[in-house]
Amino acid sequence: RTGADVVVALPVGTVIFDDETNEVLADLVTAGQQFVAAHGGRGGRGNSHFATSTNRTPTEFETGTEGEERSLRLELKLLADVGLVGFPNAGKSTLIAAISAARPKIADYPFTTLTPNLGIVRWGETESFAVADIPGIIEGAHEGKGLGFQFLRHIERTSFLLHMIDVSEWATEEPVKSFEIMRQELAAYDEPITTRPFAVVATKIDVAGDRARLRELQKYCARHRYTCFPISAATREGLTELVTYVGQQVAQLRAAPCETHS
Ligand SMILES: Nc1nc2c(ncn2[C@@H]2O[C@H](COP(=O)(O)OP(=O)(O)O)[C@@H](O)[C@H]2O)c(=O)[nH]1
Ligand SMILES: [Mg+2]
Repeated sequence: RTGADVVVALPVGTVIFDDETNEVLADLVTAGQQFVAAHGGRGGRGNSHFATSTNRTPTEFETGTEGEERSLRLELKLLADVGLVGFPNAGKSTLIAAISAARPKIADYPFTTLTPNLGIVRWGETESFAVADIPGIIEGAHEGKGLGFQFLRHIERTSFLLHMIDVSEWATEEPVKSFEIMRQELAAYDEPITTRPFAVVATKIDVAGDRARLRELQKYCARHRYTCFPISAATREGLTELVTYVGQQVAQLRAAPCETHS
């Protein structure tokens, strides 16, 4: 007999790999998308199938065949337009909370959240984009130090990056240095990611003291022609400008997705 199908529900963004060959079998990017992982066997036929007018009690029967069996690996990769990339404490979660309805934990131990936070940012009249707070860029993340590596894969499917850099007077790292380390980490993880469009966000300008660090970062960005937004999620200074700019970038990228998605 034919058995019932086994249907497994998975979140949108799940990539299905053949665990032995590493081949990508399916990429579930839209709601309702289905993938047949393994076909069932053919059903068997019992002895009643073999009954004839002369033999009403046949002993003959046919067994069904075994179903397919295979080993799959599932990886959840976030689908967000914008990825916030930065060292722990840079202000990523605070920014998400300030520009969306998401309520991530703030100032939490950097690795306690195992899933990145996702927020929908509304801008303009009716437009919106999805932003993901990608925790855990730390030096050596690409080598799998800490949990950094686990999170880096979530960046893969964002089309625009924001490099979050703390320019407050108590930041533990010089802004330019922290930017350069971040870029190196990304390049080491996946070189093509570094060609993705990005902007720099100088965070916590409400506590930037004499703003020497902010100016230094701005000079560096001007020299490299990087767009830089000074913001304070605490006072909301610069947030409208940032959101409008990012919204426009995302809209452009959506209009020409082939050129920008790796
Ligand atoms: N004064 C000030 N503090 C901020 C601002 N943004 C974040 N913080 C603080 O910086 C710390 C780290 O912020 P969080 O958003 O958790 O950083 P994350 O690790 O990058 O997610 C928290 O104590 C926040 O309250 C800001 O704009 N101004
Ligand atoms: Mg955080």
